[in-house]
Amino acid sequence: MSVRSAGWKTGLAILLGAVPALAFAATADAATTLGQAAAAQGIYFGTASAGSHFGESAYTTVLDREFTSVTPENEMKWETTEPSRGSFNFGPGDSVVSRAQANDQQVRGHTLVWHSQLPSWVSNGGFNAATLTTVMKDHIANVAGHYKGKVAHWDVVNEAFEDNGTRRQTVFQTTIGDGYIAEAFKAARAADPNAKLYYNDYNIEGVNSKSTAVYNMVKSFKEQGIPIDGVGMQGHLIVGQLPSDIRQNIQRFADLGVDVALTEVDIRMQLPADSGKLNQQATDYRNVTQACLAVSRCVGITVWGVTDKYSWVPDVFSGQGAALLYDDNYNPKPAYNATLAALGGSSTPTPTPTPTPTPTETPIPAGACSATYKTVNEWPGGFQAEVTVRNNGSSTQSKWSVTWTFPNDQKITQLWNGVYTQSGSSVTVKNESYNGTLSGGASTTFGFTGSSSGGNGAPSIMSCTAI
Ligand code: G2I
Repeated sequence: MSVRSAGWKTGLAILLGAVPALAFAATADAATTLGQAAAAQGIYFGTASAGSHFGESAYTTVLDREFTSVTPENEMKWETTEPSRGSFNFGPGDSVVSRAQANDQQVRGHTLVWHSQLPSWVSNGGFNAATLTTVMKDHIANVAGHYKGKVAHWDVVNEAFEDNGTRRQTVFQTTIGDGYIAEAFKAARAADPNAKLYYNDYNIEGVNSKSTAVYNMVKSFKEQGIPIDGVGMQGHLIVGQLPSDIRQNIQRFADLGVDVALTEVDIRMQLPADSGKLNQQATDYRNVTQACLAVSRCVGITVWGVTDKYSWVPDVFSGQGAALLYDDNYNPKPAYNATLAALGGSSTPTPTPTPTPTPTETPIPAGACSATYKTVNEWPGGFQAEVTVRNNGSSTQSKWSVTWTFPNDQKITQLWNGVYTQSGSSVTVKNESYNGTLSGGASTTFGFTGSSSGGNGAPSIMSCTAI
C-alpha cells in the first residue's frame, strides 16, 4: 500500500473542494470503481462483508468489483473464533479471507479484544487478573497467529472508551485494569509482526472528550514504545450532522506518528429516504472522503456494508437506515457518485451484472430549450439514464423544467442534479438551486436510476421549458 506525500494529497483535496458535489463530468480514463479511484490517490477503499451473503450474485458482484479491502463483519469476533476456551473456529473468517484474496483485496481483521460478541465463558468466567490476561493473550496469539500474513490491519482493541473519555468498564478493564490494552497490542505484534495494529472506536471522528482520551493513550503508547500503528475512526455518522473538524482530528493523530483509517463508515437517515436527504448524504460522504484525502497518513476508508439491504442500522436505530452507498436493490446512490467523484473517479456507475446495452437517444425538436434522454445502463429489473438539458437560445435562462412519459412501467428510484415528481408514467424534473442557470448554448445533465419490469424503452417525446 503506498501513501502519497502530504503536499500532493492536500493539493488534490483543495482542488476537489471546487468541484460541485454531484458533478457528472468524467474524463475518459477516470477510474470507474471506488477501489480503483482510491488506489489512484494512494489509499484503499473497503467494505465490511458477511460470508452469509456470498450466495447472492448481486452482492458479490458489487463486493468483488468496487472494493480493495474487506473487513469480516462478524466472522473474526471472539464468540465465533473461540466459542469455548482453547477451541478455535476459523471457518467463517477463512471464507471471507479466501474470497478477498481471490479478488486481490486486503483484509482488515476485526476484532481481537472487544466487550461485545464476547462469549460468556470470558465475560462471566470469574477469572482473576493473571488468568484473564493469559486468556486474552492466548486468544490473540491463536487468532492473529492463524491469520498471520493474511491480515493487513488488525483492530486489536475495539471500543474501550466511553463518550466522556473514561475507560469503558468491560470485563478486561475491571479485571486486569488500564494495562490490558498495552498487553493486547504487544501480544498482537508478537503474533503477526507485519500486520498494522489499530485501536478502533466510534464517536472519535471529531475533536471531543472521547477522541482526546484516545489521543492521550496513543501518545503515551508512542512514548513508551508500546506497538501501535494506527487509529481506526469507525464513522457511524448521521446525515447532516458530521463533526466539522474531522480533518483536523485526523491530522492531530497523524502528528503523533500513527496512521489513521475510517473503518466502519455509514451515514444514516430517518426513513423514508428522499432526494433531499440522499443529496445531503452525498455531501456528507464527499466531506468524509475529502477529510481523509487531505491527510497523508489517512490510509483508507471502509464502509460498513455493501448495501442498505443488510446494514445493521435499522436493527439498532428504529426507523433509521439507508446509510450506505448502494440501496436495497444494489443501485448506486447519490452518495456513491459523490464518493467516487471525490476520489477523482468517473461518476458513471456500472451497476450490477449485465450486458451493456446500446444507448438509446431521443433528440428533442429545436426550441429555446431541449432535452435529450439517454439510457446509460440496464440490468434485470432496473436501469440508469441521464438527460441533458440545453438552452438553445442566446439569452440566459434561470430555471428549467423537463417532462416526459415513460412508455413502460419505469419508476424512478433516485435522481441527482434535479428535483423530480412522478405520477404514473408522467415525470417532471426541475432544476436544483445550483444548476438552473443556463447561458445561451449551455447545457447541464441530470441522472437517475429506476426500476422497471415491463421493458425499458426511452420516451419518444420530451418537453423542456426554460424561463
Ligand atoms: O454495531 C455496528 C458496529 C460497531 N462497531 C463494531 C462493529 O463490529 C459493529 O458491527 C456490528 C455488526 O454490523 C452487526 O452485524 O456488530 C453487531 C453486534 O454488536 C452485529 O450484530 C449482530 C447481531 O447483534 C446478532 O444478533 C447477529 O446474530 O450480528 C449477528 C450476525 O448477523
